[in-house]
Amino acid sequence: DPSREIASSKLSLHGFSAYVQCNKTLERTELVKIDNTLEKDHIDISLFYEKYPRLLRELFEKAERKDVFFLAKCWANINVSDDVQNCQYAVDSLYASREKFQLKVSTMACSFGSQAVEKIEQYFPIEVDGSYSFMLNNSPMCDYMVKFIAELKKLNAIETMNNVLENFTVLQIVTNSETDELLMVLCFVFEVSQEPEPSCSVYRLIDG
Ligand code: G9O
Repeated sequence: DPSREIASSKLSLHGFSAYVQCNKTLERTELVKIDNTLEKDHIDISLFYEKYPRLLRELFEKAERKDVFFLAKCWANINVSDDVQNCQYAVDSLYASREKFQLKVSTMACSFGSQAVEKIEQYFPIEVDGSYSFMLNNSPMCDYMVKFIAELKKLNAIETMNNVLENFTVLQIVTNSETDELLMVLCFVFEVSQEPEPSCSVYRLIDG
C-alpha cells in the first residue's frame, strides 16, 4: 500500500537502524529501528515545535510541499552493551528515489529544544532497476550520543529515563545537495522500550 510508505513525492525511507555491534562476537543489538510503514493518523506539527530548534518551524512554514515532514515515535531498546572499548555504536540508513541526485543528510541531537550536536553526511545514488538507492552503513554515532545512552542506562527506572527522554530529540533533515531542495524531515522522539527489542510508529506531520 503506497499510502503507508514513509515517503515524500521525491524520497522514501526504506530503513533506519541504530545499533551496537561488538567487535569480537559481531553480535548486533538494535537500539532504534524504523521499518517502512506509516501510521494512518496524522499529527499536528505545532504540538512538537518546542522540542526542536526553531529551524523546524521555519522549514515547515516555507516548505512548498508539506508532504516531507514525519514524526518517528521510537521505543528504544537500551539493553545494549556499554563496553564502548569493544563495541561500535553505529547507524545504517537506506533511502530510495525515482530520481538521481546527491543526498545531504543533517542529523541533529537536541536537548531542551536546542541543537547539541550535528552530523552531516552525503549519500551518492546507486542505480537499481531504473530507481536509485542511497545507502549508508556503519555510520559511527558521535561521542555525545554514546555518552548520553550510557548516562541514561545508569538511571535504572524506566520512568526516570522517560522523563529525561522528554527533553531529548533527534531531527534529521534530508536535502538534494545540488539544489538544496527539501526532500524529507524526520522528527524523532524517544521512550524506553519495555520489550527486549525496539519498536517505532511513524506519522505524517501536518498543519494543525
Ligand atoms: C534512548 C535514546 C536512543 C537514541 C538513539 C539515537 C539514534 C539516532 C542517532 C542520531 C545521532 C545524531 C547525532 C550525531 O551526530 N551522531 O553521530
